[in-house]
Amino acid sequence: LPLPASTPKVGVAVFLLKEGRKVLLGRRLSSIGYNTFALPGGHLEFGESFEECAAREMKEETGLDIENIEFLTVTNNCFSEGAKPRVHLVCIFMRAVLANPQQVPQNIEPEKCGGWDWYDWNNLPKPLFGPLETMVQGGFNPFPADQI
Ligand code: 8DG
Ligand code: MG
Ligand code: MG
Repeated sequence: LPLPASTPKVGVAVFLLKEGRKVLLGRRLSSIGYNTFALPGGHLEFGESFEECAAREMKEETGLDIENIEFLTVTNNCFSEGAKPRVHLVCIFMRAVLANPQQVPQNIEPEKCGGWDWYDWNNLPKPLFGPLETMVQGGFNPFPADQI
């Protein structure tokens, strides 16, 4: 049976890390977080592992193949957009690297994203998507300890 709209959902977002401390971000065109820069990602499907969801959403949104997919952290996010009902997302944050470092991101869902690009971790674009902004403000760093 379909769940009521008031049920919390699970999102999976991916820090795709590139040499030179770069991450892949795109400008959201969805109503939640419209115009803010966010990671590739989407909703966990029934029966999926976090790693499978990360790889699937990355492929669907950017065309990129990823590897070394690892869990980083989880956040609990409630969104209210004007008069619209609130959305409650438990977001699983993963990290990964490109399977082929030569591969270039494509904007496969142009109705949902203004385009993907690499950004320096030390010079992130503004505004960041709320949950990501909160993590950055809190000092979160997605890079492996030997690359910080
Ligand atoms: P789908 O239909 O493809 O499954 O979903 P989507 O349209 O791609 O969903 P999304 O909004 O991109 O991602 C799902 C939720 O994950 C989003 O509504 C809130 C949560 N989320 C965060 N931070 C981030 C982030 O940085 N990027 C993305 N993509 N989602 C995030 O809390
Ligand atoms: Mg998405
Ligand atoms: Mg998606």
